[in-house]
Amino acid sequence: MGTIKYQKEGSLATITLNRPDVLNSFNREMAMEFQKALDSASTDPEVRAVMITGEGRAFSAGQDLAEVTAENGPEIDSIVREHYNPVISRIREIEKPVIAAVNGVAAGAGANIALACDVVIAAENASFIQAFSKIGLIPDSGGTYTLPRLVGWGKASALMMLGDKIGATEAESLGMIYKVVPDNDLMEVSKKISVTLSEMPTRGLALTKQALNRSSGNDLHQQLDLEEKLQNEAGSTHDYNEGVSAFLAKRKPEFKGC
Ligand code: T3D
Repeated sequence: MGTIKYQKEGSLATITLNRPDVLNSFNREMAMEFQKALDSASTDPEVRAVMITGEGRAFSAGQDLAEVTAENGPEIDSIVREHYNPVISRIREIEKPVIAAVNGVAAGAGANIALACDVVIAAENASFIQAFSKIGLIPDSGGTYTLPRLVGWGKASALMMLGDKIGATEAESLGMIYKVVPDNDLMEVSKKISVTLSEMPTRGLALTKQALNRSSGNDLHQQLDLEEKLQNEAGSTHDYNEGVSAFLAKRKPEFKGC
């Protein structure tokens, strides 16, 4: 795969957005290869966590604007429908934790792809820009869903309308991301967290993700019912038995992910 690098190490799959000359902005080829890489990670039983990062100095500058203005370039409705919506659906629905290691600027769809991940870690020099308003678009890639839930309506609407650049430290203090780390430590820290997640009870994490995905559409009682159902499933896994047995025996658990 040219525009995407896919690397498997133990139970961790790393997907690297790889068009560094244009700050890993998405053309159709990269969007399609990204979807394929997410599908590979999803269906491979050996993979139990997925880390997404960018090659070079950016995470992703969003849509490749040269592509949309090119003769025979894709139409806007097909870009959203065929490029970004399937990416965000995959990230939210894949039954494994997805970690974003944000190595530099994340703008437009690039920002919202990062924010759709389960755990977002950013280098100190990274930044997040809802760049859409500056070119007359609305935030896509789930931004209007995700951002207000992360930082609240008031902050989200201002960030989306003004298109301000938010540094990683501010993003962390707003609750937009999990953690900011020194630039040189980004890959080491992100990998360590990803490997930790890949060795945890994968089915339980998938059910946690399902509960979180549904939480903002449910009222309290619907969510309590959902928790009961999902907890029953979690409680019937090998990893639940293993976790409890290991705790009582004062030994390290050996989770299998099922
Ligand atoms: O129809 C649709 O578009 C629907 C889909 C929408 C989804 C979206 O993502 S819309 C938002 C698209 N993205 C943007 O508007 C961001 C555009 N880029 C920037 O504002 C800046 O590049 C950054 C703030 C991200 C970084 O600035 P800086 O100064 O660090 O870098 P630069 O010099 O602007 O960019 C470096 C190179 O990357 C440059 O090419 P060159 O001059 O070296 O040949 C630049 O043209 C290229 N580049 C950066 N972003 C894009 C891009 N090329 C194509 N598309 C880009 N998005």
